[in-house]
Amino acid sequence: MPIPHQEMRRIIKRRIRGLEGADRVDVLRHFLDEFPGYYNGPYGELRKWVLGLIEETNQRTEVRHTDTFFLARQGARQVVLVGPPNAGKSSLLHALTGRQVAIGDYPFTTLRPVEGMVAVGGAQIQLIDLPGLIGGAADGKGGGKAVLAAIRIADAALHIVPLTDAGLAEGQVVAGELEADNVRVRRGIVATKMDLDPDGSRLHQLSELFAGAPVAACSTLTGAGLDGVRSLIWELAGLIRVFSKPRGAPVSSDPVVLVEGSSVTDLIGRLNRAWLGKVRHAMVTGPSARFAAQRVGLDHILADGDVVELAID
Ligand SMILES: Nc1nc2c(ncn2[C@@H]2O[C@H](COP(=O)(O)OP(=O)(O)OP(=O)(O)O)[C@@H](O)[C@H]2O)c(=O)[nH]1
Ligand SMILES: [Mg+2]
Repeated sequence: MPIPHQEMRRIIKRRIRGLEGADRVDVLRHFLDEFPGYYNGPYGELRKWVLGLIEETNQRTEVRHTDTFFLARQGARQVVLVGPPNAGKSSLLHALTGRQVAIGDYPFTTLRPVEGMVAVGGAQIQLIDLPGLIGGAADGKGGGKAVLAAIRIADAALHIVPLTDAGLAEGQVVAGELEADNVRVRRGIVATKMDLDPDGSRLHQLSELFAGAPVAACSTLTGAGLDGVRSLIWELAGLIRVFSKPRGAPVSSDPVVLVEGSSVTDLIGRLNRAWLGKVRHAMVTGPSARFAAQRVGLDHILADGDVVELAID
């Protein structure tokens, strides 16, 4: 009589706890060899389950052995989605960009970065969904090194924390790994699965745990809060919108999107490079000007919402 299949499943789970890579696969293969030769019924199911675990382990190992991901930059800014496994990162990427991605109720559904573009404030921003981060990531666990390297070179990161009890704890683990690896990227928190926190108590807990960080809460299930997430992306992206005004003509309704700290010269470079050297000064109205139509030099630093009239010779 073989061991009842439920009992066998428990034994296997216990034996592979804490094991990864080749060690985990060895143990799983050993069990497969020991199974009675049934291919149907409960033992058939068990066999399929173990084969699935082997496949999953091999995929994770593949991630761990990748040192860096190649992510071609696109758009005005690159913003990464960072968080524990199963946090809802891929669901959010899909909700914001429409990109078709694998979504699953198990950890490590995403093994490679997936990118999508989201339009915010007139700018195209590249969002990158990354594999989940786990405790020990800074020491390379679960492919953590490659993920952390991708975060480091991004312009900003959305730290995804699901509003579940486990999620809040895992969110702190992720924050600890970013700290341990000295990642200094601009960060905001996106609290996901808001539908699982109907009285808002976990959101309240989250804002205390991550005091000082900007927070947006959403649910991709109900669609609530997604506009707030877009605003947070804009805030983190560090971009400004500037409106150019040809002399004697109305203000253009299409803003030019520039990175914070850009000057009049940067604006000219974006509008028409042929004007570089021909523009001597500009008239600025808006937040960066002390008064309307202030005459400024080419090195004047612009601000979000400025209207700029270029004086072309
Ligand atoms: N209730 C609820 N479930 C959600 C929400 N967003 C995602 N989920 C579920 O959470 C699970 C994980 O979602 P994913 O988007 O795959 O999570 P992930 O962070 O990309 O996971 P990994 O790729 O494994 O790191 C899936 O079962 C989703 O259906 C949400 O807003 N509410
Ligand atoms: Mg995913």
